Amino acid sequence: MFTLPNLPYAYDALEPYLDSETMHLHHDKHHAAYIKNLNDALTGHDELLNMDINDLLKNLDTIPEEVKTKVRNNGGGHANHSLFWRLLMPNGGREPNGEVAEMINSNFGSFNDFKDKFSKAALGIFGSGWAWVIKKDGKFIISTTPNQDSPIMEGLQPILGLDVWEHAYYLKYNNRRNEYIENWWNVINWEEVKNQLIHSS
Ligand code: MN3
Repeated sequence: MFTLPNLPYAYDALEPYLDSETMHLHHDKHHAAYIKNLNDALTGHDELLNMDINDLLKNLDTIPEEVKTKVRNNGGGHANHSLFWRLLMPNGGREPNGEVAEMINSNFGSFNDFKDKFSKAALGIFGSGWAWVIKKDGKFIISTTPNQDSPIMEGLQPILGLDVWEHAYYLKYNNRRNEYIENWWNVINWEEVKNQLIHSS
């Protein structure tokens, strides 16, 4: 069975950028629902219920056809949110240093260029989806996925990810996705980005 990971900080720890009420709904209701739906879909498929979520997503083509879409949507939702929580922290957001700064400078020019390109990609997603930094062919690029699709489904490792579903921001920011994105930069856990980076190589 897949289980809901606890947030690695208090629900109000990311205030004022991400508000407590949104964090409660997002984690306790939305993320929990993906997990419940995933477990329900895989009832009777014990070997799939016992797989690592990332391994499950890497092997979507081996999932029985009648549950594949549910696994794609809800398994993707579980993996994406599990990573998303870890990539946030209170008092985060200062400019990254070390390996992460090097990756950004060598692939995107400068931190400001990177911030601008990533924010534009996230803002430009039509409807619900995610913006990512992924490693592809030895280079790091910005990409987006619709719905709860994960780069892991394409065999690609996400380094950084931003949820732009309305449930991630609508309570506090209403339709102002641009303000949500701008404020998200204040709560990024660059240490965890570095961990993702190290594991991608
Ligand atoms: Mn979400």
